[in-house]
Amino acid sequence: MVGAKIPTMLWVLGVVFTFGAAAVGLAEANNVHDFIIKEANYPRLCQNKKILTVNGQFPGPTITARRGDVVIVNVINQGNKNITIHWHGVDQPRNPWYDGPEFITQCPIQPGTNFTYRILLSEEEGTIWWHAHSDFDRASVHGAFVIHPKNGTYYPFKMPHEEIPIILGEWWKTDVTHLLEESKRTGGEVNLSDANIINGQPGDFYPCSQSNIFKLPVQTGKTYLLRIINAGLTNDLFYGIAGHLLTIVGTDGRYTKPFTVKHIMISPGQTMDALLEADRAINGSSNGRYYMAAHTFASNPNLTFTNSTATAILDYVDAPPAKRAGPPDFPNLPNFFDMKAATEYTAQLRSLASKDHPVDVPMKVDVPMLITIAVNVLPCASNETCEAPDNTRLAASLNNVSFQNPSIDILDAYAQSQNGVYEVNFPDKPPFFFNFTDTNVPKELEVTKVGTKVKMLNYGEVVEVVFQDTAINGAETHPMHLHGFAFYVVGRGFGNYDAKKDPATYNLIDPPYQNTVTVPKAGWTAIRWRASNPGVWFMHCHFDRHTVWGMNTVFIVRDGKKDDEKMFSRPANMPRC
Ligand SMILES: *[C@@H]1O[C@H](CO)[C@@H](O)[C@H](O)[C@H]1NC(C)=O
Ligand SMILES: *[C@@H]1O[C@H](CO)[C@@H](O)[C@H](O)[C@H]1NC(C)=O
Ligand SMILES: *[C@@H]1O[C@H](CO)[C@@H](O)[C@H](O)[C@H]1NC(C)=O
Ligand SMILES: *[C@@H]1O[C@H](CO)[C@@H](O)[C@H](O)[C@H]1NC(C)=O
Ligand SMILES: *[C@@H]1O[C@H](CO)[C@@H](O)[C@H](O)[C@H]1NC(C)=O
Ligand SMILES: *[C@@H]1O[C@H](CO)[C@@H](O)[C@H](O)[C@H]1NC(C)=O
Ligand SMILES: *[C@@H]1O[C@H](CO)[C@@H](O)[C@H](O)[C@H]1NC(C)=O
Ligand SMILES: *[C@@H]1O[C@H](CO)[C@@H](O)[C@H](O)[C@H]1NC(C)=O
Ligand SMILES: *[C@@H]1O[C@H](CO)[C@@H](O)[C@H](O)[C@H]1NC(C)=O
Ligand SMILES: *[C@@H]1O[C@H](CO)[C@@H](O)[C@H](O)[C@H]1NC(C)=O
Ligand SMILES: [Cu+2]
Repeated sequence: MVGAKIPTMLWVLGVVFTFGAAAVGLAEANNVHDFIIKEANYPRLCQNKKILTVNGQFPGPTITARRGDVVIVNVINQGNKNITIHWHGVDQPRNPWYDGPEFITQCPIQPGTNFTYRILLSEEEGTIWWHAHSDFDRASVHGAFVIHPKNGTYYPFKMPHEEIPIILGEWWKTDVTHLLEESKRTGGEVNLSDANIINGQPGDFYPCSQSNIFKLPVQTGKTYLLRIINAGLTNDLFYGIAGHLLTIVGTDGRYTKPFTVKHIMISPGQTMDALLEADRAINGSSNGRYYMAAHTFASNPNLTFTNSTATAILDYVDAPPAKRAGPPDFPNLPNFFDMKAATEYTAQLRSLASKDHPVDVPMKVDVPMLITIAVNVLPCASNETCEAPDNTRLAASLNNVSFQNPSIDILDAYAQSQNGVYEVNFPDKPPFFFNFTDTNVPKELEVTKVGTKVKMLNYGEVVEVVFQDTAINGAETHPMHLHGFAFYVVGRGFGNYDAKKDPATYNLIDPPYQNTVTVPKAGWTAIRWRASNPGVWFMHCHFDRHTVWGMNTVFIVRDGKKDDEKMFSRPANMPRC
């Protein structure tokens, strides 16, 4: 099994009495975890490397809970750098204090200190995950967060025999902290990762990796629930298993209408729940062993990308030993540039929309926004030399604002009405309209402006954001992630969004409910949600280099009138900046 569970029972005795049952609550006491941030040695690709881990594990421990639970995680930083942790896909109703992004909702947890997160689950059910939300720490500090149905309720599909997290990621031979420092210093591209990985391992096609390849033992006739997470920093991925189909039943902690595919496309930040029937024990050409594989979907062929293939092995343990020896069959994945395969996969995602799992798609929009996405350049400081073309430094923007982290967190500034930390004028539309997806972008449009601009919302307003990709510095997909909410993905298309024609094509019946949406290359995506969660909520591209370049903004949702429509008050012991 991947990601051993924390021995929570040990904690029941320890923690409840230390913190006091009143503070933690008896119902919560059985879901308390201790996350010790520390460096650990991991040999990969013929080299030893120190990485930051939780409890020495990579990928980190799996958290398991039931719908509606409260989960307590005590993060103890024994590492050598500032860190924060985000619970990706948890709405955290009224509870932004424990959401995690550094300088947005908290100051970082400094080395030698600790911070206890109180994670409020509500409607999430399925697979979400957790990861560091500081610098590039997410590369190794991440794990699965599995939310089972409430006691007495069941999956809306047949009970699997086993559930397996499949965590896709990336491996750099170099220290990711140096990677970030280098790109900040030079203003240039971030070096590519050396491998895609599956559950921490690159697999058979890489040197020094064969003996530790991840193996999934299966038995003929059984059904497995794969909880697939793209934890990578850079790459959209195609993933599939030779000789087997995957039936998708969930995404981003919500159920979907089941559909069956040979392979999936998954962007960084997303999760896909897939049922796998082990029905091919003696049907493969080599009998009994099948590769699962993941490789990059490269939406912009002009950019270099990690082009090697991660593998793991599906191993029928009940097949005769002689029939488990040959090379496993290899799955037929779409080629790197197969936009059609990626688009067709994504278009199949639909909410389950059943009696037990209904949809509630807002029909009337209060706050319409059109947000252009761009990779930009900024001038190089006069005392520096920069590595982006024409001595510039790379940046990124939403509506031509390149987001800059403040030096104290926005949530504290908001809660304490402190001026000068952020501005409330994030624009509802781009500064001007041009042919966003035309590849001949005038050079002068590449430059952006820097700011810490947020969008204010009233409690309960319905927001529609149309993300519009632009061809500035090359069009590509962007996995846009919103904290504090899931949203309905009501529309998508290629080219420029047409406010007159495109809404007629929206799916308002059973759109997928997600927290991370892949905006198509040179296209647009429309999402809707109701802002009934007061607090400070980050929204950003889940390609980490785009995040550090500024492809971000923040929504501040004001308190509502009723008591249960207001943010919880600031917990004691928040880390200080
Ligand atoms: C957490 O930090 C507090 C001080 O803020 C300290 O008293 C406590 O011992 C620390 N706990 C652990 C487990 O490190
Ligand atoms: C689940 O519910 C059943 C019946 O109400 C009860 O007997 C059982 O103890 C519950 N299990 C848990 C883990 O709460
Ligand atoms: C990035 O790649 C360049 C070129 O191969 C290399 O010189 C540099 O050391 C790399 N940076 C890091 C942080 O490994
Ligand atoms: C072999 O494959 C066929 C068709 O894909 C299927 O009908 C049959 O059940 C499989 N048999 C075994 C033993 O896996
Ligand atoms: C992968 O990329 C490397 C360097 O960028 C290149 O030399 C190699 O040919 C590429 N391989 C494939 C299969 O595209
Ligand atoms: C360039 O100047 C700025 C502002 O004076 C300073 O903060 C920065 O460290 C300098 N950079 C280098 C590489 O000297
Ligand atoms: C915008 O640019 C695209 C790509 O170059 C082109 O196909 C399209 O005709 C242009 N649209 C308009 C309205 O000019
Ligand atoms: C973005 O803002 C900069 C600075 O004001 C300006 O030069 C540039 O043309 C703008 N680009 C777009 C696409 O709006
Ligand atoms: C790739 O770059 C070339 C040359 O700059 C450009 O003509 C082409 O449109 C670009 N392709 C994409 C998909 O961005
Ligand atoms: C760690 O965080 C503290 C508080 O925000 C800050 O003062 C310090 O400079 C940070 N350290 C590093 C290495 O960024
Ligand atoms: Cu992006």
